[in-house]
Amino acid sequence: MKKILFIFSSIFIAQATLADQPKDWQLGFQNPASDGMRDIVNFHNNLLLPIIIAISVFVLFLMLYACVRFRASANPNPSKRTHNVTVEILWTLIPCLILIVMAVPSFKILYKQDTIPKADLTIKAIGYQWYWGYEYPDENIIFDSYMIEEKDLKADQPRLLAVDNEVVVPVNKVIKVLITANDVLHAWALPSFGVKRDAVPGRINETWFKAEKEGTYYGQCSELCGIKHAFMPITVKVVSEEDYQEWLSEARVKFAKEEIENDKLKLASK
Ligand SMILES: [Cu+2]
Repeated sequence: MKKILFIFSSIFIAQATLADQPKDWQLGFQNPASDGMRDIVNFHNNLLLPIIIAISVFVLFLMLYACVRFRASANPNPSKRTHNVTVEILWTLIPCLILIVMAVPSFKILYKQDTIPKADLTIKAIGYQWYWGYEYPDENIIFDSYMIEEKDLKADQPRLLAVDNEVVVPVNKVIKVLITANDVLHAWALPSFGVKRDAVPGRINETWFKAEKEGTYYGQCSELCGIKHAFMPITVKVVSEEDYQEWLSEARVKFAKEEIENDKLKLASK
């Protein structure tokens, strides 16, 4: 009973309590941390949800009305009518209009997401079975990002979501993400930024986000990619410009691409 109450309360106060990672018994979206995600949440909460609720209530009313009004005892001689032109036109036209009302803002959001503004920083995410690899092509940085096992988790790290090497990006900057995969299909997804793109071997997909507040954001591989699909999370740490520069100077040494790339070249030429 407590759990049911919790679910109901979380529907109504979801907006206020959600953080940037999934919460127990959460039903709504994670808090938006980018313009794109805010559009998606507004579209869902202010247009889709009212339409869905209205349709559900209307259909429920029709069913109850038919059950009561046309039950055998109240309506012993049922009508033999099979066609009604007016009703048929209405129940074709009205759903069409509803779909158009939904489609227009939906396409607007899709096209907005699809147009990548001039990027301040480009990162490349590569899906492997089963972890993510990242590159900062302009900074000569490359590293792998593995999920932290449950027994090694620190107090503030969420289970199945925290990784050893997070992607670090500056706040309020346009981040372009190049997404590909090395073996099978994966998908790079981060709910708070409204970002989800397939990672396809031999192809580079692009997306972008502009994180508006600092913090740690969590996502997961969103394409069924094999036995450990659920264990290749995505963690993005959004930091201030100064902190980013500081991380950058360390990362350039720690994750220098040169050596690793030479190894890869050697492997490739074998
Ligand atoms: Cu995957």
